[in-house]
Amino acid sequence: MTDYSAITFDVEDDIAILRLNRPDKMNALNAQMRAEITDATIAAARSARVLVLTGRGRAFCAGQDLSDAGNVAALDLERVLRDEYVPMLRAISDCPIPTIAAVNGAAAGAGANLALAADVVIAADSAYFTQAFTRIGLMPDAGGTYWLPRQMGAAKAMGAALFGEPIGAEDAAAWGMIWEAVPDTEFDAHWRSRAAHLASGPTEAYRHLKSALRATWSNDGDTQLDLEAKLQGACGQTRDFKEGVVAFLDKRKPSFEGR
Ligand code: T3D
Repeated sequence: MTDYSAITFDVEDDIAILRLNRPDKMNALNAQMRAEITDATIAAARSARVLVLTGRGRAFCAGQDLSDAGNVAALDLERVLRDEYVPMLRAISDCPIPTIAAVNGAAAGAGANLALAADVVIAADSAYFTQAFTRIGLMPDAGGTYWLPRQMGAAKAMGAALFGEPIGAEDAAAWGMIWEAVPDTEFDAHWRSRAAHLASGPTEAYRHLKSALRATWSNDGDTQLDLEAKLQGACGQTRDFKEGVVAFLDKRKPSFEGR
């Protein structure tokens, strides 16, 4: 699938930019957008060294498309989550290259949790996150009950889920929910610069550190030490490690090829 309409997808200088593209609906997620995000995320892993997810217009993503009340009420939510949301979220969290959610505006419901599936969340100061689910009689899904307590602790996660109040970018950063909040005027240049940094970094080391940091949630200490040894062994076999050491000794910036 390359003929996207609910998103745009471009790759330049090893940076893949996936932009949610339903601005009149605050980039709300419908079946087509979910399928396109899944497809493009898998494509990005083959064609780029970093993936950025962002939104067109004034929102990042308003969660599930609620515009057709009759259809939404008739949805088999369990099926939609299992067949459409889970593959999309797995594609992002299993993506071997670093992923950045550049949150340009409102991130509501599954839209907030789509952002949290990325490795790094960078939000504009005016952006906010809301677990809007309870306002329409639902509970958080799309990975919210997994990521929220891990990122900001049980107390804040429970409050965020129960009240569904907007959490501003600065609070989100202070609470550990996201990596950083950035002034609106600097936002675009800033996430592009972060993406460029990762796109020129040691891609294999990023891949291995991502899998180690994900695995830590279910491993005990001994298992994690064993995993680190194995994955560091693999990093040690890369050209980028050799280049990193030589560059250090030469007192110059390393030129990583990503292998
Ligand atoms: O299995 C399943 O399918 C279940 C999965 C559920 C996952 C979920 O995500 S449930 C949660 C769904 N999302 C929400 O409940 C959020 C709904 N939206 C809002 O609360 C607000 O729109 C925002 C907080 C995101 C932004 O507020 P504001 O005041 O800046 O904008 P607005 O005026 O409310 O919205 C602007 C337009 O976007 C408006 O359309 P109009 O009147 O200009 O034609 C609004 O209807 C539309 N819009 C916003 N969110 C959605 C949406 N249209 C469809 N679906 C939306 N989710």
